[in-house]
Amino acid sequence: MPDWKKLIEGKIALAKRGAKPSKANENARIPAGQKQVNNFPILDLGIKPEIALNSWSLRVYGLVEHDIKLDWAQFQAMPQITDISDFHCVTRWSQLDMDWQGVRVRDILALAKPLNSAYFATMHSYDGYTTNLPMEALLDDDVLLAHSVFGKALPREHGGPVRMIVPKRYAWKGAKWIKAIELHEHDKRGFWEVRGYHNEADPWLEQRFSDDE
Ligand SMILES: Nc1nc2c(c(=O)[nH]1)N[C@H]1C(S)=C(S)[C@@H](COP(=O)(O)O)O[C@H]1N2
Ligand SMILES: [Mo]
Repeated sequence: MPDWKKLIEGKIALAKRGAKPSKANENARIPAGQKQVNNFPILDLGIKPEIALNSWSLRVYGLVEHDIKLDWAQFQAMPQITDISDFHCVTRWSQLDMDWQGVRVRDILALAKPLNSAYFATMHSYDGYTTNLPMEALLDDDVLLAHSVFGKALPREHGGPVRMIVPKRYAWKGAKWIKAIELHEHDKRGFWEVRGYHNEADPWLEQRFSDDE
């Protein structure tokens, strides 16, 4: 005869453990195939461009009504937000609760007034890196041009003065050392997207490689 009391108590204990907002919930924030880290690794192409704030600018061009170029003071004068998000790198590490400060990409794009035919964007960086996103993804609430992380100026190795953060995509979609956003009608793959990385890059769908497109 089974020891019912023990069995039921055991089940209840298990159920309670599952319901607690503890480790189980935390794990659900790590997409499949990822491992949680806390040391914020650095990934680049071997170049970490140094851009003085007085020579920094951000241009928005292509299919826009106004070709704009913001300098540092103009960028700082834009509405500032804090955006806490999780960072997932396709090389299988994720860091949770990254605390970024900066300007919504949507607000910058609004200054340039994208044409109706602007369906896609290429982000251009000072190190020659590029990455692409559909306009729809760029206009999301949580897509940020970050100049600070955890309340401090973004260090050069992490893309300072300014980088893009796209929380719903793998981290390679977030251009470090960004210098321009170019809008087009048709999609154009970026640096990694022509070298075997997936065009969409949704970490929850494990869109890592272009073979899976
Ligand atoms: N300009 C530029 N942006 C870039 C990269 C790069 O090499 N150059 N690497 C990408 C990749 S692959 C990742 S995972 C993240 C890493 O950001 P981190 O170095 O701040 O962790 O930046 C992305 N943005
Ligand atoms: Mo990456």
